[in-house]
Amino acid sequence: MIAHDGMYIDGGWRPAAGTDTIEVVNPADEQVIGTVPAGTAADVDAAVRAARAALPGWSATPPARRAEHLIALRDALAARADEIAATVTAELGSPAGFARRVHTGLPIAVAGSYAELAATYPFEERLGNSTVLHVPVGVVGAITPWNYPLHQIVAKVAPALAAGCTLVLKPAEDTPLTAQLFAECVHAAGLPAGVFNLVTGLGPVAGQALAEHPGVDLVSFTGSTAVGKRIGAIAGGAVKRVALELGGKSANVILPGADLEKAVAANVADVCRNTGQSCNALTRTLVHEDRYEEAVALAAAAVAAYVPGDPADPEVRMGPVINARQHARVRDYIAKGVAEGARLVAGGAEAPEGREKGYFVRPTVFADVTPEMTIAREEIFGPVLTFIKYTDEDEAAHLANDTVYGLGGAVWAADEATAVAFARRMDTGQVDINGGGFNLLAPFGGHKQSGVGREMGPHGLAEYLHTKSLQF
Ligand code: TXE
Repeated sequence: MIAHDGMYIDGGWRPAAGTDTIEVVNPADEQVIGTVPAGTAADVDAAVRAARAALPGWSATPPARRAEHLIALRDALAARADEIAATVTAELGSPAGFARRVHTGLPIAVAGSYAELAATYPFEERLGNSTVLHVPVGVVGAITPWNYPLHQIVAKVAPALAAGCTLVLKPAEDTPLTAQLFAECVHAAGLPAGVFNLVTGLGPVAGQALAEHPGVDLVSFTGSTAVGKRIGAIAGGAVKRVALELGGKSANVILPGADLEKAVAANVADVCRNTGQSCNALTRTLVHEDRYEEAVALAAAAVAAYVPGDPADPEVRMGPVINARQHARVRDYIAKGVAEGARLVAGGAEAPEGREKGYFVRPTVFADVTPEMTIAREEIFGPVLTFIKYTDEDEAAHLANDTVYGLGGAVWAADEATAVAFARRMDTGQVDINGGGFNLLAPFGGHKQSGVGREMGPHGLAEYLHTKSLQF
């Protein structure tokens, strides 16, 4: 596994300004698998300067040429796909198949989609007697989390490059090796020096320095709502653009007449995917009282297929959670669910059998969950399902929206029209209807405390553009 001891700045690996380092731990066995430098404000400053110096050239590069660079980047990622997947498995603990298919395959597709969008996006339009120009915002400070290490990076870097912006990336301290591998791919793709820069480091040090740097025009952050609020305050204080992709507590609403088996199976798969560490995970299941017990029993049986185990083993469907802190946090939430009176029907807070080493948790199902319980209100970020009962559609709509979050959601009904009508009542950024179907062009982002701004597709590209008008 590669581990650079420097920062990728201005087209090459440069020595870090300080001597502090971060150990990268494999969450499946708690072994140290690499060491990366812990960046300081001085590293961030060098990276921002490089990004600023590269901005005039890159923003003036014709979009069709920027598209060619993005194709080269996509191809460079694809050429090292197996290595990326193995790195994600080692530092995140993702099962090997999922690491290859989703953690690696998705960002490769996203890079390709932004190559296409760069070439076709209407960067200029005529509106009455105005020509409206969509111009790059400038230098982007990107701060990413560990849960989808490469996708979170590409979901910011690809649209920013397509728009004509340059960047400095501060990836999560838990998964910096994937970020270093990404920087190697940027290098191999031959992107001009300074267009993309990488500073590894701790959030409150390197991340905060990046958000505060006056040379950064836009901060794009994905992570916890708590840190997102701080980033928003910093950006607001400096009047710079900000995009925030934060937490969620998404509802899976199963309406009477829906295919219950399908709806519950999809829900369990969704919450066990990535060991529950997805911001749009469907962690609140709303079921009509008539079919509630049936749904709970289906879920309890379905989670049994997710036996936590070594993510490098191709048979294993669920790996550990990311680190000791998340491990304690998820188990504390499970214990709190029991303490507050929810009915534990599968899983529990104790370690899975034979998994005393590593940050493994049991896939867990709670029934008799009421909306005021902590497990129904707070983002757990682990494989924990909560089943909540409703008596009519209005109550279901009220419960679905009774949260500070508004990121994802799903509705299941006997027919599409009924489900769509319900989905329109949901105060959330994305809703899957009867199983949906992933669309990488669909805008992704939150209402309420789930965030500000959108990622993916043309709406994601627009985040990195100013609109400017010329009257003539
Ligand atoms: O997130 P943090 P953590 C949620 C999820 C999880 C919880 C805690 O509920 O349990 O957050 O995870 C950087 N200034 N999500 O602690 O701290 C940090 O270095 C600038 C949801 O890992 O928000 C990392 O790069 N940056 C989420 C990034 O912020 C700072 C994904 C995210 O870390 C900083 C991850 C600071 N003061 C967690 N402090 C999602 N939306 O998908 C930290 N960072």
